[in-house]
Amino acid sequence: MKKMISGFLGLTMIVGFSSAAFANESTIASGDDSTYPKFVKIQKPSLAVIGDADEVEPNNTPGYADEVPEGNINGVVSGSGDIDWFFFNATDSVSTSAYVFFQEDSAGNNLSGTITLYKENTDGTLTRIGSSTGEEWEYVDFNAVEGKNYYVKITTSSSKNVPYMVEYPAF
Ligand SMILES: [Ca+2]
Repeated sequence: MKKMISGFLGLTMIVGFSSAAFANESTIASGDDSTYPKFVKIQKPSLAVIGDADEVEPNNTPGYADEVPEGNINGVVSGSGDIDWFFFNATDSVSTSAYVFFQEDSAGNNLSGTITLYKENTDGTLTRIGSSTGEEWEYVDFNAVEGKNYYVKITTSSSKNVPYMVEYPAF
């Protein structure tokens, strides 16, 4: 596990992030986030790598969410002003979990973040399933329904850039 994490950090530092990605931040409602209105999914360049991949900004709204490939996807949530959205399609109806690993900073201090999981309704709205805040591994359990899309929102209250890895759930 230690070796995998250090490799992940190296990738993240190469990719970095762009401050231009924050342009859509005001479209995210603050306060009650139990349900997001219906949105139009934006077609972005597909992730070239099957397996480990890196987030593609902008991903600050559900419509710009990056797909979680089989394996995992790396990202950096850039302080409390950034939001990173991901989605995946459930390939089976099972009880499973959505996992994220929040990395430590370069000085070895743990960094904290929040994972929030949503399900996509048939009318295109998102309903919050649950969330978890903390350091290192955080997860949300859910009952996946085959064929349905699920959305993962990554945020942090830290003023630092928090690197993380979102795992493709076990189905
Ligand atoms: Ca973002």
